[in-house]
Amino acid sequence: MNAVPSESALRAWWMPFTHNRHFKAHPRLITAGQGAYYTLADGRRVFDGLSGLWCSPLGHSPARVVEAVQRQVATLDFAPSFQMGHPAAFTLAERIATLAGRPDDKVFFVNSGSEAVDTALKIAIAWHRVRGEASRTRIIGRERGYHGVGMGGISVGGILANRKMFTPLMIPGVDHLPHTWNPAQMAFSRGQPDWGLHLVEELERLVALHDASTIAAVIVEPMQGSTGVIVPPKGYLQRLREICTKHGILLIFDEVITGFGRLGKPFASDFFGVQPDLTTFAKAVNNATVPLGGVIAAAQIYDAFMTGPEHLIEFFHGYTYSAHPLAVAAAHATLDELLERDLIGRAAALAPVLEDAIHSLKGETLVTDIRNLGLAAAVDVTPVPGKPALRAYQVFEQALARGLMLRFTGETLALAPPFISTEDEVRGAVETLRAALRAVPA
Ligand code: PXG
Ligand code: PLP
Repeated sequence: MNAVPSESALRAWWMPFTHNRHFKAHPRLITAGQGAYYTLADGRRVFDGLSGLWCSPLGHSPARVVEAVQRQVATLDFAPSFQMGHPAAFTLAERIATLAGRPDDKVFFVNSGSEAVDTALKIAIAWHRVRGEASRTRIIGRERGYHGVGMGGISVGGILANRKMFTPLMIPGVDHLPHTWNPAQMAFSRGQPDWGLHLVEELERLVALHDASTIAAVIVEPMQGSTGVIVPPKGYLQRLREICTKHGILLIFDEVITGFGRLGKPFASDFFGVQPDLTTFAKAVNNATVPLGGVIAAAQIYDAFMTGPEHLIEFFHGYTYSAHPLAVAAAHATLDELLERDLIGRAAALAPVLEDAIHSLKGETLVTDIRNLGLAAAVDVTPVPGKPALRAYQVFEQALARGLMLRFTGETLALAPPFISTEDEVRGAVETLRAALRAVPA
């Protein structure tokens, strides 16, 4: 099963977010994962510098999660969640709301970050409607935001390439806040930049333009992950919360990357001390062992739906695999590991190690900016003239050849090591990145 696929098999899979033609000519195949390391088809072990795709903080195939899923599949492989339920889903919802510090909040389960985002947008619009404010239909996203690939997510997202092909499918009435990355003002900032708080006032301008009575929600990633660890300016999220509250606009934090410990706190909302009305999560909730995502909704949002005849459905939404038993079992075991071994605390302890290491790359010829927050960091490199996005790919290949897997996107390289990494592994990953940067022709 682990043999290199034939050329026709390579051609058969239309791979997601991949340069398919180039890949199939030069396939990079992963055949096993254990702890913080992947094994490639040629037998080499590489350090997993991005925790999978930001999603496996415990490393790969942790025994407790493996056993939980094995037990579950032999006991109850699937159970419908429409008009039926299995016990572990309820206890998982309670654990997640408690971990978020909002024990009265409700959790809606889905299977991915994209579904979590579309679900949160539907809850927001429907909530205003059930409370008699049906005119609140607009959603405000942010430039450079990534909210997955659903129709709602690409509409509120701010990545040109993910949007332009699909214009006629996008939801109407969306506007965007400006992004907060300004290299002239904040290049090489450690953690949160001092500059940029004023950008949040653009929300007041959008309210003045559209009127608050037309705006349902604002959705942002507390820290923009996918577009290269773009860290909010000091005070930005606090002020965003104030403006939303003042105008009766729901605030949605998309915590698909930041949720479950990436910033060294359970959620980014804890890290920043700002509570949203709705939180989306996925990825690390169950170490990505089985697809799982969800939305945490404030109790009063849920309560507003609980009217009308009790034998009728209150919210017409859900997925076949919502609260899939295997995904739920993996999440319980992941939370056991995260909490009992204080791995979120370990992520917090590793964060300054990563910060010091990554900023030591300042001065390397190709490096134009470095950003970090929690156990996540990104390095921007000078583009190859006339060939956008090539340089980061070259660095990625050099790093892979030296035993480090990281993420490249645009002119950015990102690192987000597993929480189980040692300090030496974190420093070593950065030194490998340094060697890779030096190996690429300037
Ligand atoms: N919201 C946020 C904030 C995300 O980061 C999604 C929604 C969508 O989740 P799903 O599970 O539908 O992919 C994401 C996903 C990368 C990378 O390398 C980031 C994501 C996914 C794949 C790669 O930056 N983020
Ligand atoms: N398409 C068809 C024909 C279906 O029957 C269903 C679900 O029953 C779906 C799509 C949605 O699938 P899911 O619930 O897995 O999102």
